Amino acid sequence: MRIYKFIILFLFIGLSSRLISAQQVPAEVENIPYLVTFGNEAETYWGDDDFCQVFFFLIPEDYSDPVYIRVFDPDCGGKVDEINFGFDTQTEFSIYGGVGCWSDKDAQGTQPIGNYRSGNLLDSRVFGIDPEYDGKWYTFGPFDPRDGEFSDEFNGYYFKIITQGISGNDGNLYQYYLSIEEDRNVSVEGGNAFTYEYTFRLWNDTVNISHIYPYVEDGTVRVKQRNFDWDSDGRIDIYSVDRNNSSAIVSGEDYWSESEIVIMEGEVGKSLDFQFVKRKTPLVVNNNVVITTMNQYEENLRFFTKPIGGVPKYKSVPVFEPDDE
Ligand SMILES: [Ca+2]
Ligand SMILES: [Ca+2]
Ligand SMILES: [Ca+2]
Repeated sequence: MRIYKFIILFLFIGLSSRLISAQQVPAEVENIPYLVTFGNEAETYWGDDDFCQVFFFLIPEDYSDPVYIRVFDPDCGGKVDEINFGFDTQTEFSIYGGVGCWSDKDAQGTQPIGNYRSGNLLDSRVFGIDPEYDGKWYTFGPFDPRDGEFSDEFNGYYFKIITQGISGNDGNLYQYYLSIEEDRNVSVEGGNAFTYEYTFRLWNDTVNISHIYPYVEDGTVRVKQRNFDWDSDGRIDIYSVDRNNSSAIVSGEDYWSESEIVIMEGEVGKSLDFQFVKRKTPLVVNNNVVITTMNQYEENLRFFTKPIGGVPKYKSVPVFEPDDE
C-alpha cells in the first residue's frame, strides 16, 4: 500500500493585486521613486556609472493614433534633483525611431558606446536649471507609432529615449510616461517599456521595497546580475513563480558586484522579481544605483516595466512523495 505525503508550501509573494500601469516609468509595480542620470563630470561614486540611461517604449501594432513621450522634472535644479556644489548640469533627452533604433546591437548594450544612438532622431532637447519644468511634465511628440521600429517579437513598434548628462556633476531625477494625450498621462493600451540597464534612486526610507522584473527569454539557462554603487544598502532578493528567494550579491560604494542564478524550466518566458530591501539602520539616503542582467551568452536581458507574464507569484506547490510500506 502506498501512502502519499502532501507537503504543501503556502508561500505568497505580494503585489499581485496592484494595478499595472505600464507606461509610467518607473511603473507602479516597481515602486521606484525616480530614474536618475548624472552630469558627465560627476564622480561615479554618486551612483551613476556612465551618465546615460536608455529606455524603449513598445506600442502595439494595432494602435495607430499619435503618442507622446512625457518627462517629469526634466530640469536639473529645484526640489527633487541631487545638488553637487551648485546646479550646473545639462541633460539631453533624445527620442529615436526607425529601423535600427532597437535592433542595432549597440542599442541593446549597457554603455553609451558605438552606434547606441541608432535609428532616426525624431526630437531632442537639453535641460539645465529650468523653473518652468521643475516638478512638471515636458511633452515630446506627437509621434506616429509607425515611425518606430517594428518588431514581431511582441508585434509592436519601438521608440528609444536616451537621457544623457552632457555637462555638470549633479544628479537629474525624472520619470517618463508614454501617453496618448499631450497634456496628461493616459496609457496606450497594451503598451510597455523596457531597459537593459536600469539607473534609479532607492527610497529615502526603510519601509518601501522597490522591484524590477527581468524577462527570462527562451533559451536562458543562467542569469547573472551586476549591480553598481549599492552602498551595502540591504539585500537584493530574487523571486519567481518557482523561486522562493535566492539572494544576490550587493555592491558597496563605487564598484560593481555580480552573482548568478540557474534558471528553472518554469521561469523561462516569464519575469523574475528582484526585490530591493533596504538596510534598516542606519538609513542610506539618496542612494542611486545601477543594475543589469545577462544570460549565459553575456547577452543583456530586459527589465520590462509591465512584467512579461505578469508580476511573478511564487506558487504553492503540492509535492507528492511516494512512501512504500
Ligand atoms: Ca554641480
Ligand atoms: Ca530633474
Ligand atoms: Ca549608491
